[in-house]
Amino acid sequence: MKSLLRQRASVRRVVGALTVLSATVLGGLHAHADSLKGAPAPFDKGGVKIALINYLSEGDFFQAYEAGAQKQAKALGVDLRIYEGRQDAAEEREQIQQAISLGVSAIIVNHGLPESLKDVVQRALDKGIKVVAFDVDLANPKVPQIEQSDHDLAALLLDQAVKDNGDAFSAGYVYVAGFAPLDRRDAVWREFKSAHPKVEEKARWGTVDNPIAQSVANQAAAVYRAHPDIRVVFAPYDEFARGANLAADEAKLSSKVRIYSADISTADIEAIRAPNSAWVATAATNPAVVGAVSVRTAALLVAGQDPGHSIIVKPTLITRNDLVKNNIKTVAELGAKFPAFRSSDAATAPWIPVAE
Ligand code: SR1
Repeated sequence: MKSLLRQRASVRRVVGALTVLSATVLGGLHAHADSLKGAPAPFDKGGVKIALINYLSEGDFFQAYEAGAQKQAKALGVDLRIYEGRQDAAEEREQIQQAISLGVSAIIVNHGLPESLKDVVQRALDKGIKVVAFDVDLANPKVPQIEQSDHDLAALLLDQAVKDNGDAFSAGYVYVAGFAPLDRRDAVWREFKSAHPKVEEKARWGTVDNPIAQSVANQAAAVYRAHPDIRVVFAPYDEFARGANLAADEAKLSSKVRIYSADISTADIEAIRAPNSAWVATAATNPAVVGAVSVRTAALLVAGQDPGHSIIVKPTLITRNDLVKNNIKTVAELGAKFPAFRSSDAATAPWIPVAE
């Protein structure tokens, strides 16, 4: 057992070294550390390095988030070093340590387990490195917290579920504890059930095992067989909803079940618009905009400016009806109907070129 642990530790060290090397090499190849005319120091000189440390990288949300962060970094002349997330708390800690060694000016922590991050984040702060957090509560007054207003997001969905189904129905709930946004959405679900005693949660399931949608679909198939009376599924993460939807489709339940989710991507829009889709609504931000806001927040801190402690990107409710009626097929087309999908005014300053 001990030798297995030693082997794992040395594999981690090698992977760690390779990650620094690849971040350095990639950074070298794609260096965007250009100077920005009229910007405060150090952006006026260029050469600013920021690290984006991801706990999760797979799936549409996180890919679009990363793309938005890259685009904003490029507009700011920032050399953005991205560390891929593998849902591994120990690796995320090591990546933060690597970013500190690399001499970055700021670190963006995207998701993660707070208890395994707090001390290493404090180490970065002690070295004068700025830190911002998206969807992980680091409970540190020096670390601005970015979120999508998960309370509003869940409330928008559950209001819509009552509009569509009344306030007496059997529900299925897809949830995994320990992720800040899911926990915040869960708090709203619990309040909702207390306020609506005729809503009965018949089954709860969920997993973040990759591929998440397929793993959730496998669980959902068993749940639908055991609880044929489920009419509403609250699945507030698009990978969960995609799984719940796949299983409903396979079990030919699409006309009986209605699924309410969070997040949106072009692939999600296609699934929601499909004829007789059970997936009827989602509450979402544009993840690329959230990625851009994360980079701007870090940039403000590096420039010695105050982005505030709590940075919120507000979600919008999107129903199947909205998509079909307006012939919306992509996230880009969504921006024409809902301006919040085009951009956010969070964490802006006159010297920051907004790129979303
Ligand atoms: C496992 S946590 C998944 C959520 O993180 C982001 O906040 C997205 O909205 C997604 O729903």
